[in-house]
Amino acid sequence: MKRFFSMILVLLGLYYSVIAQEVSRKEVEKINWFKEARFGMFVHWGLYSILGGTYNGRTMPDTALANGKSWYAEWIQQRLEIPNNEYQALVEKFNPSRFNADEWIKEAKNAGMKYFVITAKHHDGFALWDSNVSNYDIAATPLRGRDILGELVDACKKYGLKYGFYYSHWQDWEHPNGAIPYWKPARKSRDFEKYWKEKSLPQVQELIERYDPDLLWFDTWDEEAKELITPARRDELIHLVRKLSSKCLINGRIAMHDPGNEIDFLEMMDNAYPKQLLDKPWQTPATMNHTWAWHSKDFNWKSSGQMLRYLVSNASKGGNYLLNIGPKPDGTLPLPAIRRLREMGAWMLTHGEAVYATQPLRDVPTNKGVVLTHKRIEGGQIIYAHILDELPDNTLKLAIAKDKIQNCQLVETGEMRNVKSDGNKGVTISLPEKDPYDNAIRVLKLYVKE
Ligand code: FHN
Repeated sequence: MKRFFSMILVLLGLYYSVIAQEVSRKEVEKINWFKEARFGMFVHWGLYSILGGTYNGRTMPDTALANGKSWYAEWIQQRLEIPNNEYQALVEKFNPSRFNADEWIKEAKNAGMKYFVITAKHHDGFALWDSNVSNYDIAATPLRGRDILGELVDACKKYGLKYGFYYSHWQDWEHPNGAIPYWKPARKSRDFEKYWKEKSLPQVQELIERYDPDLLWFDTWDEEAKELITPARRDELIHLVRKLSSKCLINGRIAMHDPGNEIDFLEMMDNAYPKQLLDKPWQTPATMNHTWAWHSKDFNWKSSGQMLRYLVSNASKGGNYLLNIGPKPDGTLPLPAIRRLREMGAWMLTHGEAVYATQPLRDVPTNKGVVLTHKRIEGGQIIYAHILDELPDNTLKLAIAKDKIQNCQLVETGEMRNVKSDGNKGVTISLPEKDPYDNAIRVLKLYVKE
């Protein structure tokens, strides 16, 4: 009898360990696309886009106002102190007659982006879909009857992009109990609970049930959300998402101050680039200029060369680059943004293999201004050396034994380059003369034996 029971226990143990392995295998697979994607499009679009950073003659940043010092045009309601009724009346004016989901997603696809994330609801509380939970939504605008999010989801499916939604689960300036900026009297936790149960959780549920997203992008920062986004609320929201979807990824900004262990990937602060490798998958949300939403007077555009350097540096540390666009109120993408997307896309077209599905390469010293990625192949690996800055003597140094290197070529053209031993444990590779008008990142590809 005793033997019989111990047998049962052993079998049960085995059964549960197989189940546990299966669960963790599925967890790993679920995040795989994200780890390989490296490059995504972020979009901030809503009522604030109509104002483009200016209201009643005031333009952001407006330092004459106590809290006016910000370029973030999606914050215009708070930063320029627009009364609720005036701001909310913008619903009458949201009429992006030139919006074409296919065109947006085609730009993302051609830029080499593998996923797309849009503000389904930002802090102002306005829902970009016809929500059963709130009337402050697209159905209150002249666009009623159109399903913008549905059109974007269809386009993503057509072009093979994963898709997700930004949802402001903490800040909500429309609901009387949602969180508001730190300079206003803080909400008590019990008041916030009303918003949480009435709007935040039900809208997240609606988004998942209606659109089946691949990821949800929640937003908190610093310690500011600590009082209201407690571990209990964080976990309640995570459990809701897990219950409704087996594929939806969750970002760490669900509780930046304490993301816990159940999130899928870490989200850096805005335009923040970690120096070291991180334990979890991660990404940087980044702007092309200072603002996220459309700001007609923000002329601080970064160059595509600069942004590609951020993208490639993130890839060399195992991270993604989620690059934002702020579409105009008529639904078109700003031309400076399109130019940059196309320039980046041209580079990605010829160098994508050195970025997608690559891994960081640890412990191989090389020049300053060079970052490395690599891929395992049978019998060895391919190493990619991305040359971000000019090299002294136009020559790359790499601490890899010469006899391990089978060959070396430039990724874009396939031109073979000589590999010379540097006399120590490494090699030097000289590059062709650089065209002074071309500042594209050059990438060397090395086949390296085990
Ligand atoms: O306040 C928001 C901001 O408007 C924007 O959405 C960014 C995107 O990362 N998140 C918050 C600030 O970090």
